[in-house]
Amino acid sequence: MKTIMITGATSGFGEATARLFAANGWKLILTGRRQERLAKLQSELGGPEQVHICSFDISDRHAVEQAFNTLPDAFSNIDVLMNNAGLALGLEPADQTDLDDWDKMVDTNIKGLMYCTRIALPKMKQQGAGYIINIGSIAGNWPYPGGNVYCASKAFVRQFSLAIRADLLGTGIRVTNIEPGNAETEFSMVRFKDDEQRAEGVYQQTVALTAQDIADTVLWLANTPPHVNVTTMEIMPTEQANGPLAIYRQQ
Ligand code: NDP
Ligand code: 8X3
Repeated sequence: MKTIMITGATSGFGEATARLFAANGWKLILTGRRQERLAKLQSELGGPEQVHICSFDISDRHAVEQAFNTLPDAFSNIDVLMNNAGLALGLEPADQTDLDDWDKMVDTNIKGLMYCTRIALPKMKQQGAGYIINIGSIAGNWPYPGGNVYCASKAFVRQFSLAIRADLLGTGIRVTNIEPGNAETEFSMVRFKDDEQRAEGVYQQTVALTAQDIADTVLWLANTPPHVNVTTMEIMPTEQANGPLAIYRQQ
C-alpha cells in the first residue's frame, strides 16, 4: 500500500486530495495547524492504521523535523510528498503591505516547502523512488497588482521544482509543479482575513476551479509510470486568462 504525505490537508486542495487518495487505497500522512480538523479526517478516512496526522506550523523548522522524525514505521516510506500548505495574505500594493504578511508568506510558501522537501529527499533516494508534487500557482508566472510577495513565492516554487530535478537526475525521484489558477477554497477567506464579502466576490459570476479538480490531477500524476516526469502543469479555469500589460496614462 502506497503512502502520500499531504501538507495543508485541513481544507481546500489538501483535504480533497486526502479524500481521493484514501478512496483509492492509499495510506495518508496529513498535516496542518488545525488539529481538530486533522482528527476528524483521520476518523473519517480509516483511523490511525490508514491515516497518520501531525499538527504543526510548517514554517517552524524544528516542528517539521520532529514530525518527520517521529513518523510511525508503517508510515515511514513516503511515496508521494504533496507540498501544498500555503497562503496569500492581502492584496495591497508593495508600499502599503504589512511586513508581517510578507514574512508569513515567505516562511510558509517558501521555507515550509523547502524544509519538507529537504527532509523527505534522503529517504526517497534510499528507496530509489519518490515523487514530490509541489503546489505552485499561475501567480508564479503571471504577476498581478497586489500579488507582490505571493507571486514571488510561487515563482520560487516553480524554479525550485525545476532546479531540484537537476540534482535528482538518476535517483528515480520525480518532481512536478502544479500551477493552478482561480480555485474556490478557503484561500480567499485567508487572503482577505475573514472578510466574507470580499472573499466571495472572487468566485462570483465565474466558474472557478474546484479543489476536486486539483485532487484529480494529483491522483493522475501519481499514477503515471515511473519513467514519466511531468515537470510543470499550469491549470486555469476556462473562464480565466491573462490580460494585456498595463500602460500608465498621464492625467
Ligand atoms: P486553503 O486555505 O483552503 O488551504 C490551505 C492549507 O494550507 C490549509 O490546510 C492550511 O492548514 C495550510 N497551511 C497554511 N499555513 C500553514 C502553516 N503555517 N503551517 C501548516 N499548514 C499551513 O487554500 P488552498 O487549498 O487553495 O491552498 C493550497 C495551496 O494551493 C496553497 O499553497 C495556495 O497558495 C495554492 N493555490 C491556491 C489557489 C487558489 O486559487 N485557491 C490557486 C493556486 C495555488 P491550517 O490552517 O490548518 O494550518
Ligand atoms: C492563487 C491564484 O491568481 O489568486 O494562487 O494568485 S491567484
